[in-house]
Amino acid sequence: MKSTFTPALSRRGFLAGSAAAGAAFSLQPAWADTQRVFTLRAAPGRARLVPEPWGESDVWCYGGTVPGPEIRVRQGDRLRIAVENALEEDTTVHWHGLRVSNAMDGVPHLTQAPIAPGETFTYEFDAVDAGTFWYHPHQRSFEQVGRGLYGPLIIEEANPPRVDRELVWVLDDWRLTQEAEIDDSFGGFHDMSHGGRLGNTVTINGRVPGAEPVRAGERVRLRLINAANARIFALDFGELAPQVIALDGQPVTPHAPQDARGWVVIGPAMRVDLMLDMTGAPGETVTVIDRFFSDRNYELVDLTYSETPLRDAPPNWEMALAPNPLPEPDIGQARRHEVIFTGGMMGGMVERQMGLSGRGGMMGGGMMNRMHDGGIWFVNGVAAEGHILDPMLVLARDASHVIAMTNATAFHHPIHLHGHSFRVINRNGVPTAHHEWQDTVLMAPRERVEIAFVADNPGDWMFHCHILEHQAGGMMGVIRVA
Ligand SMILES: [Cu+2]
Repeated sequence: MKSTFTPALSRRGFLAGSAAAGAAFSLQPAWADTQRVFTLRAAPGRARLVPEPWGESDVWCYGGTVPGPEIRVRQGDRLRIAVENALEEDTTVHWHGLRVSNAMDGVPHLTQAPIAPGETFTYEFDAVDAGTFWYHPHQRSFEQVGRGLYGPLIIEEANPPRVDRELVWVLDDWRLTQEAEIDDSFGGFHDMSHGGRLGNTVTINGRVPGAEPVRAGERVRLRLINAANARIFALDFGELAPQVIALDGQPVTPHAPQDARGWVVIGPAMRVDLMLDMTGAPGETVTVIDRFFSDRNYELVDLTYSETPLRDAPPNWEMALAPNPLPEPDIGQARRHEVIFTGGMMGGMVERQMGLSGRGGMMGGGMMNRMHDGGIWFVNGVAAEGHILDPMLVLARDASHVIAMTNATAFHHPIHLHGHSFRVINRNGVPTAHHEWQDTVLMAPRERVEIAFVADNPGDWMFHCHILEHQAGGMMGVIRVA
């Protein structure tokens, strides 16, 4: 089966992409002012994650499917989504990446009472930004998301770029038993203190993928969503030359993937929109390979060209997306804040190497951490327990802020801020090429990343690692905008 890890394939040369990048082309979107009503029922179910001869698997899911139903609206629509809880435990839904009001953010106890079994809670918010988003619980997410509770939420631009076809790939990584049931080892100490719950079976849209049919000359917009608890993907599209047009739903100047090897790196909870021109020949196959873990490369999916080309050469249509209405931070005037992440296996060693241990105070990760028994991961020396937390930072509303983050641990962390998108302005002191807007930024071990944004959305917002076992192990805080 496809999920079995296989040796890396050889590469067949590299064809240059044809796409010409251009400037954004549109003024403000036409606001549709339409109300869209949805119901999501969270319940146990059965899903076919792996092909025959394996059976179906017990899952928890929305609307009876994994992923849950795609919610697709136009920018400017108003959404009303009734969430019915048919699970045997409390739940909530968080609209990941959407800039909603605090009361609609879906964080149990912090922004709302959890939705008890048998109860319904109706969320209502505007689709302010166009882009690729997703929804998932924020209650015991390491297990609820891990059992299949998540779905795509697509907000279409008023004037989307021309493509032949659009694909949404929701990626997940499951730890299955030999009987194709979900292994119940959720929240184990080893997963929590290392890289999180890595699985053994990767799915696209809830199925181990077979082949994806494509046509020579075709242009596909591919919306990637990483719904895995912990797995980071580094997708190698072989001879294809994908262009990144949006990150975490937010438009970016179209560019080749920034990874030096051309791989599309996507941490948990992150989204990447790609333009993919099918530059191969009729009858060919291109295999997409995940190479993030160098000793565990595997073939994710085959793109198989039909015998009939769509056109002789890729189209030269404009790729750039119009920007979303995000307030621009004034980096020169911004107030600066320091955040340091510590803990985890081998964390003490990294802190010593970075010269951080033994100083005491906020920077003394090792010293502070020992004051909080039970936590595994620490944000400014504090390991969170539950969602009700004293704010670790209070940001003046409508002012610009820079948060300088240091990852003083031996692991990668995708760091997510609720309620805002932020510009990633530099990494290890080097300015980023595109100052990309993100809501989840992947930090490498020992990396220092600065983000900037206008704190224009009042309330108490979660700020946490999206490796869900790290979050459960304390890697979470609250940032108050007041
Ligand atoms: Cu983490």
